[in-house]
Amino acid sequence: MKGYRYPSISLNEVTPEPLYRDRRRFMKQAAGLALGATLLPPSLLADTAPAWPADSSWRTALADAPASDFSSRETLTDERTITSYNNFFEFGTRKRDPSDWAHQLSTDPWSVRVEGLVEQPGVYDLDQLIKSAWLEERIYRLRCVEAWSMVIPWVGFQLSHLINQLKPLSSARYVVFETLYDPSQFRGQRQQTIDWPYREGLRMDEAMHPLTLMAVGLYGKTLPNQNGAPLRLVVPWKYGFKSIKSIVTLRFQEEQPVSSWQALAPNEYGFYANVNPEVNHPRWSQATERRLGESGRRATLMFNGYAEEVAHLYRGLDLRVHY
Ligand SMILES: Nc1nc2c(c(=O)[nH]1)N[C@H]1C(S)=C(S)[C@@H](COP(=O)(O)O)O[C@H]1N2
Ligand SMILES: [Mo]
Repeated sequence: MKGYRYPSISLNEVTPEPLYRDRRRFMKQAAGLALGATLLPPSLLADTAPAWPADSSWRTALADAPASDFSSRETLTDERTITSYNNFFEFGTRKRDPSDWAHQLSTDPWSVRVEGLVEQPGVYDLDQLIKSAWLEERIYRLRCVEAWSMVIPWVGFQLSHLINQLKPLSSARYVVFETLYDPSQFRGQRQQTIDWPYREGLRMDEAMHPLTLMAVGLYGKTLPNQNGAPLRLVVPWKYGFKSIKSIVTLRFQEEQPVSSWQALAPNEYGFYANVNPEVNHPRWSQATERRLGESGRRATLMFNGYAEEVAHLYRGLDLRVHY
């Protein structure tokens, strides 16, 4: 895959011994394949390949994805705003940078590395990861930590469907996500604004919650690059920065990970990042927000209005400490 590179991580750090040995065998085979593609039959690679076939039908099915009961009935933010007012530091730090530079990212082919405490590790093509039957249209509020918000008609699937298929081990307590690292396509990565790659994580029960979505589309069309194509997380009750874009790695692990924003400013951004009007950002209030396309401000809702669905996940946790 041209210009494509995975973030380097030490596999034995996060992988139990038997899986680690499997992985080494897989990597040897992959290396062998690269050296002499004609000598090795593809079946030798089937070893760690998924036990299900590739199916590209999701690519066309997303246009007719059925509406979800979880959808908000609020007025949608217009498509132009959703696709031209973005945070995607890989393209630059200004709101217009992602739409201005998104054409420099190539998302086909795309693969996702699944690793760590999981029964089905491997490098998966998107067509092996996504099932068209899973697709739904989900209209969610998005609340950025910068105190603006939008209402976005995503097309995607519940992350729980994918996780069930990958079968994490019972010792897995967190899922870590990483964005592609490739400064040749992501001009913003030529600057050290963030310790690339962008990294995020969820507790396993958060990842398995039915509201947690993997988006592949927007407004009934393929996800635009500036919105995190081809695959991005959407966690509607958390600040927008948890919803990591252009994902290439899914890692199951026991320890709570440190996300990119947490690493950058631990006094400003926590691991949980639940939308909470009562816990202010050290530099501004979180009590209200500016809904793009509206004048004036609205009250910010606890868990971004999804308290009924998710408050139970945090019972007993002091949300002023675990912000
Ligand atoms: N990889 C990556 N993911 C990211 C970001 C980023 O800079 N890089 N920005 C986050 C922030 S701060 C927000 S508010 C949302 C914005 O998503 P949108 O541009 O699709 O509205 O993406 C999040 N995901
Ligand atoms: Mo954000």
